[in-house]
Amino acid sequence: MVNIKSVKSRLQFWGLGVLLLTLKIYIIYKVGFKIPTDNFLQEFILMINPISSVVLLLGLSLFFSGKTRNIMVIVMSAVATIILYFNLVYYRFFSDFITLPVLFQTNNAKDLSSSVLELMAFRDLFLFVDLLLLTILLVKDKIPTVKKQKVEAFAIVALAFLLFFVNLQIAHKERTELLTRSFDRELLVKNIGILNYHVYDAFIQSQSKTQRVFANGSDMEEIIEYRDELYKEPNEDLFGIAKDKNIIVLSLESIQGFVINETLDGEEITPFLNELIKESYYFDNFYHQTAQGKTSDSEFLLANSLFGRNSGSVFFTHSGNSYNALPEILTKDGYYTSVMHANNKSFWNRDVMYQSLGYDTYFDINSYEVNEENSIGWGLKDKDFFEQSIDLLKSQPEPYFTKFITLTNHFPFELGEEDRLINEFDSNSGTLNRYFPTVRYMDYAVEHFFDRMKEEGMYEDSIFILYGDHYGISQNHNRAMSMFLGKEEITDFDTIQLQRVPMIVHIPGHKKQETMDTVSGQIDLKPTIMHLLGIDSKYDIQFGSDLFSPERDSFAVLRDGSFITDKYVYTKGVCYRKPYGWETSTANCEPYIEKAQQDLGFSDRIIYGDLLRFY
Ligand code: GP9
Ligand code: MN
Repeated sequence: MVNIKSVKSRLQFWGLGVLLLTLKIYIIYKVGFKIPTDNFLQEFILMINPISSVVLLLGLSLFFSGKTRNIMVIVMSAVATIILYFNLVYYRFFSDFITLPVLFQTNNAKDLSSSVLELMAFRDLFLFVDLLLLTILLVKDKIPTVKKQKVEAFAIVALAFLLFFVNLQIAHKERTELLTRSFDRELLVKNIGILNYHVYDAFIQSQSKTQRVFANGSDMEEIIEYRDELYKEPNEDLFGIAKDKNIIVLSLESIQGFVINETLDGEEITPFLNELIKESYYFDNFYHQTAQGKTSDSEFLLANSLFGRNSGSVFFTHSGNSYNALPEILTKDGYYTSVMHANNKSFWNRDVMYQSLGYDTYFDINSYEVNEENSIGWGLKDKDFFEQSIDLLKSQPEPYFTKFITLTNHFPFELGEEDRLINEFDSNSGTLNRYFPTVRYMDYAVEHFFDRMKEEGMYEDSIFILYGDHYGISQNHNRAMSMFLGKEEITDFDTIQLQRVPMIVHIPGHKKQETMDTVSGQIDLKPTIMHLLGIDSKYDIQFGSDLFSPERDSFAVLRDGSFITDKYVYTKGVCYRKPYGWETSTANCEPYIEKAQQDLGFSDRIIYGDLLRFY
């Protein structure tokens, strides 16, 4: 017979630990991650979902005896707390949860340090209060020491699995296919809990590694067929218009479409870009399609017309793959290809990945003179960056394809007083407030670059492609953002619309100008550039299409499976009618749901299976 009384006293300390940690996780869900719920069931699931993992984790302490057993309760609780805290800090910036590949991007960690400090807060110390309490109890000798009982320990482990199973059953009532469609990490955390989510993530990651081993050439057949269907004939007037010209690509850090042609306190936020647009093709429904890989994802999309990964950065996880990337294609066409970016070469694993993509040279931080005066935030100020790049540009053989990556308009959007050309915004979000002056500064730096190109006589022989790499203002700043946009709130529909980034094609000497409203994304850059250069992209594996093609479908799919057409926006399982974002029947979005999944699914298969090695 099990003696209930003795079990109770044996498990007292352990039980207290379980209770405190479960409670803490729930509080972090609500206060730190601000996970929204729509109904009582969702709230209930959120409340109970930490229990199974907490029981299991702290249950490991029951395999020890005496003092060690009690110490292990605290150690395990501390481990969970640290995982939570990492997530919290990460979330404050990315509005997302950590995945395994992100953790191994340690190269980035040291460069991120300035941002990390900004993301930490004094109140975070509250996270450790329960650990302190448990430690005091232990030190004051208030806790009985007992010998381990294997039966008890295994029973608790079994209980944990049972609890998880129950949790999953309830969650399935709320969401079917929870574990099969893992596009949305918040949904997972909401339903199975943050610690279980990490176990799940680890499982998915190892699965993707095995996919390469089992892939073979025949996997490509279906994809080639699909590609043939997607292909769109180029626009006759523009095909080859850039032939033998130098191609200048400007990847503009964190700029979103909503700042274009917009003012703050009566001042234009991007006066230069606004003018440039009047002499260019401007795409005002162009979306970034990046995920956790941020800038690197946008670079990947540009180079390959393939999607980055749903989690982590493909620059890290699949830099060893075979690609048929834009720089490599252009090299074959007689171009010299390079990237200019004043950051450490290993950031985002660029030094390795750029070789796989076929860039001839990476002008990294070592090619620039960087000192205290000309730096702010993440490093060299954009104006100095462009100024110093002119000589590097001149040093290259022509024709060249060169991508510039700006840096100043990066979170936390720091700027010296001398570079502030417009006011900060006035809201509860310092991040959004500071964003406008740094965007304005970037605009000024780009203007300087154009001026210098003209002065040096390099402007006429070039064509310019400018686009935003990804969002700058995350959903954490919705309240401030709604103030700026003059809206009551930022809905899911608005959030998708905010993922638009500017995209400009400027061809000196070309008289035509147009604002094009075709729905499009970074996936379309590669075929567009190829066609401007007069290289047919028909046999290229790609999931985008030429932005100028008269046959083009207005369509963009985002990395989380949301998509946009000329009439509809689909996100989180809800179909919205543009332009007001009214909810409409899912049937309206239905025809595109499969296409969206296919684009992402095929692209993933290529990357995970390293399928281009067979092509
Ligand atoms: C770092 C720069 C910024 O080199 O590209 O990267 P991000 O954080 O925007 O991905
Ligand atoms: Mn970026």
